[in-house]
Parts: sequence; C-alpha cells; structure tokens
Amino acid sequence: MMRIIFHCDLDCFFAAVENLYNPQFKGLPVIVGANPKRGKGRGVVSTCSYEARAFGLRSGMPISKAFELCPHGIFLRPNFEKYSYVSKRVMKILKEYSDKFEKAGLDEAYLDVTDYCSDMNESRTLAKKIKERIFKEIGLTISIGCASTKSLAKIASDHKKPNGITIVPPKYRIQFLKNMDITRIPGIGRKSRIFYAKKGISTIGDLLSLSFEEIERLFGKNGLWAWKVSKGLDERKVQEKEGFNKSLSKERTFFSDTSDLNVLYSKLKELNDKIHEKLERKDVYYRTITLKIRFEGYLTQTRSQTLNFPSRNKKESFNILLKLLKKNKNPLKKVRLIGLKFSNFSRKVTKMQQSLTPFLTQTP
Ligand code: TTP
Ligand code: MG
Repeated sequence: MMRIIFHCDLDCFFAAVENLYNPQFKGLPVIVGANPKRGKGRGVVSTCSYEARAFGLRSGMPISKAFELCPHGIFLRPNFEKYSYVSKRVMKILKEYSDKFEKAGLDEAYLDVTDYCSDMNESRTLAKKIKERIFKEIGLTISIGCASTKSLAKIASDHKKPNGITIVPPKYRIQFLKNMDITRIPGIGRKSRIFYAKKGISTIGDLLSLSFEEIERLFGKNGLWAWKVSKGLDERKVQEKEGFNKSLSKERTFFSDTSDLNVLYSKLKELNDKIHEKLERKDVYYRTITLKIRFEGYLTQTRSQTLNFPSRNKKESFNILLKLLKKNKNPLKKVRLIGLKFSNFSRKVTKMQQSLTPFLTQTP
C-alpha cells in the first residue's frame, strides 16, 4: 500500500527562534554562529535568516566571509537552551498528528500520516492545519514535504522553503526529481558530486537513465542508495529513535473489515501480549497506553490513558485497552485496523509504585 509521509522542517531555525525572542530583529539579516570579530573571527555560520541569505550567506560559511558580505547584519552566538525549549514545544504539536512520529533533529521530524489521509490531496489540508497551528502557537514557520518515502518527503520539504508545502504524488516523482542536482539526495554531498560528475552524472535524471547494474559498477553502495531514493524505493519506516525507544507499538489490518467483538478482543490481546514480551526484554515501563482504531472508510482515532505511575502489567493494560475500545467503537462502522502503543517510558519502577498503578488519570 502506498504510504503518505510528511517531512516537517522549521525555517532558518536558530535565527527564527532569535527573532521570536527579539521581535525587533524581524525583517533584518540575522546570523547565528561564531563571533565575527569585525571580519577577523574564526568559526562558521550555524544558520541565518532568509534576509541574510539574500546577501549570499549560508550555513557552514566562514563567519569572516559572512561579515564581509553582510557587515551590517545582526550577529548572535547560539543559545541551545532556547532552541531545545522551542524544539520540544514544536515536536509536541507535530506528534499530535500521527502516532507514527520520528524526530530527526532539533528542527525536523517525520510523520507517517497514511492512516489519517485517504490520499495526497487530503494530506495538503492536513499540512496546512499543522503549519497554521505551529505559527499560531509558537510563532514559527515550517516547511512540509509530502511523498511516499522518507527521503522523497525530505527532498520535498526543502523544495519550497521557507514556509512551503510540497506534495509529490508517485506519478509526479520523476517530473519532480529529474532536473535536480544529485546533491539533493540525502547522503550525496559535494564530494560525491565531483565523483559523479566525472562519470557524466549531475542530475537525478542522469542517474535514473542508468540501469541498476551500471550504477552498482560505477558508484557502488552510495550509488545504489541514491538510485533507490530516486526510484521511490526507500522503505525505511517512520519510528522514534533516540537512546532507548520512546514508544513501542503494534498494529494489524484485518483481511476484511470486521465488527465482530471477539475478533477485536483476541487481536488486541495478542498484540498486547507481544508488546509486553518486548517491554520485558527491553526492561522498560510505560505510563501511557494508546489504542488506535481505523474504521472502514478512512477515519482513524487514537485514544490514550496515562497512568499515575510507570507500569508493565499486561492484564491491567488489556483491561484499559478494552475500556478504550468499548468507549470508542462505533457500532455502525466496521473496523479495518487496530493498534496499540505504549509510551512515556522509564527504566525502573519501585515495588511500591507498581502496586499503586490502579490510580489512573485520563487524558483526552
Ligand atoms: P537546517 O534545517 O538544515 O537549516 P535551517 O533550519 O537553519 O534553515 P532551513 O530554512 O533551510 O531549514 O538546520 C537546522 C538548524 O541546525 C539550524 O537552524 C542551525 C543548525 N545548523 C548548524 O548549526 N550548522 C549547519 O551547518 C546546519 C546546516 C544547521
Ligand atoms: Mg530547518
């Protein structure tokens, strides 16, 4: 089945955060990075506002060069505490739009929204909604790319920066990619470009004109990756990483839509048991239990309950899942997919805390 994946990337992130805290800088060239010391400074530009980019400034450029091109710019040292605070608030909003979420950096994340949009047209409406919320609640603009794989979504989010939405339905993939420089492919940098250029390959279209065998012979592993990306064959899943997992989830699509409660219960039990085996292997405890139901048609709902204390008790979680299922089942609609997710992890739990888990709180 075709997947619908978003890559969301904030615009000139560090500089945009500086503007949030210093509205008087808005509309001016703001450069975050090393101290320019009136052109004698060492170090580089971390990022800069789009006004500064108009003077030719870029991330990674020597700060002395940036000063030469834009001496009247506002030069600031980075303040990571601020950036990570704002990043967390943005990520919290993004997470609300899919249970399949992956933070890929301070200012970027992937969302698999396959279960929340019936097609790529609907995904535009969703992308707009997300952008509006982030602008309203945080005050930042974000660019969103939407495609059937993570790498294509990433290329797409970069396509109409700043503040853009770019949707690449599979049938427009080649048209979208063919004239792009191959360095647009994540993992192909400037050094690779020289290597590819020597063999007559400079655009993604050039790459796509070669056969799989030719690519392997000329460019090895790196080439095969680039080819897979360009063909829309990157199969990497959207899933949370970072240290130990932030959540564990499982879901099943039924062969045919069902409203048979026994089928739903037994599938729920099976998935719940499987996840608990894994939680035990990983030795983690959760506080939040989420049930996901997708009905016939495309409506998908997720409902969560958060416990007061970390837990890893499959009977208790099964009961909670049943309760959530009963509450949210629509008697008029058959169920297409059922899923569960455990999150809000911690490593250890004391005996006393374990026995207190019946005290529950409900989250919307
Ligand atoms: P990016 O998303 O690559 O860049 P950006 O958000 O500044 O600009 P764009 O609108 O093109 O997305 O990186 C996110 C942040 O990471 C960026 O604000 C600063 C930091 N960064 C560096 O410190 N050094 C670098 O070379 C790059 C590329 C980014
Ligand atoms: Mg960015």
